[in-house]
Amino acid sequence: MAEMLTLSRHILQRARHHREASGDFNLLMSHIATATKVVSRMVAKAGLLNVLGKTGDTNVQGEKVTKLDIIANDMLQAMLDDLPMVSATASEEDVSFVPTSAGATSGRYLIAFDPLDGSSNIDANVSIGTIFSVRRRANVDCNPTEADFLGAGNELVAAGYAVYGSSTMFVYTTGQGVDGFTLDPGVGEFVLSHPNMRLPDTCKCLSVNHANRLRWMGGTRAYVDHVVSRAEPRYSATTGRYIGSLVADFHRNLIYGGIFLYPADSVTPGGKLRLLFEAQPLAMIIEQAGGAASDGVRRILDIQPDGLHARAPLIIGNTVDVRLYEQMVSVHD
Ligand code: P6P
Repeated sequence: MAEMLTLSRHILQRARHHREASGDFNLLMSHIATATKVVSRMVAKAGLLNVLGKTGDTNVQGEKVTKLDIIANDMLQAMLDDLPMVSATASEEDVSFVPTSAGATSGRYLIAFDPLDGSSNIDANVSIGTIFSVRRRANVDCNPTEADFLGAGNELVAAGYAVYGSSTMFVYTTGQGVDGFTLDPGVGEFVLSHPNMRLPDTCKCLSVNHANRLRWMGGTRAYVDHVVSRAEPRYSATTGRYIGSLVADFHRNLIYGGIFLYPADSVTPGGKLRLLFEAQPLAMIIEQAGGAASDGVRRILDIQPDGLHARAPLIIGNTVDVRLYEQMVSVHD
């Protein structure tokens, strides 16, 4: 029988390479993974549990809140609240960060998450996901502050996501490459299924909301037209794929190769996607898999957030294509 390398064992094996590892990180990650398993179960049964649809509220992003947004948010916060190594959590759904009960002053880790990305697609049974990142506090034995969360993405110690699709997968990095795990519902464990994930060099998928074309700046139009015109052999087999659920679009491109763009445009000049909760963690993952992530000018991981809910344009995928996009922006924008 093929070895069943579970997520917990994988983290323990990786920890052996870090003398200072105390087991805290493994406990933290296994709690995040457990929360995603519960969310996966809720999402899979949503239509039967009367948890489809919206709550009628609007979140700090100005977006309509779905019932599952709240369930996922509460689940993640509850799973992390009892961990003494976690000082505070921050969610895309909440105005401010939340100190944990067990580790507010003593905990050295901070967790930021988008509890249910793409949730506007839930009622249509489209793949959605949970995105998270882990950073260390510079100081402990003091209360956490919002400023503790506002580091550049190059300071992250881990990043990952769960994608609730035809199967539920958990993909994460601690800076030593990217590994993917598939949930075995019969066992209730995430099992290693995609070791050492690498972004294929082919630009198989062009992932952008073409309905926004009239909002685009010159550089975005020039890049997309260059790809669509098959101006280079590299784009001869490129196809358009846009799910409208960032985690699903990102994961597909990580498997097949490609580029995702949510660029600066005349309606969202600062971008739509959240820097802390979406762009930073996915940028860490894509770089660890051999790709690149930019706001069109700067490396995403070098951008210092000016607030918890800072937004950024996101161009992420094959390095060749991210660089070409940046070149076109420098000429046309
Ligand atoms: P649009 C979902 O609401 C989300 O935040 C991301 O998951 C997704 O990539 C993006 O918005 C889609 O935005 O404007 O194309 O519908």
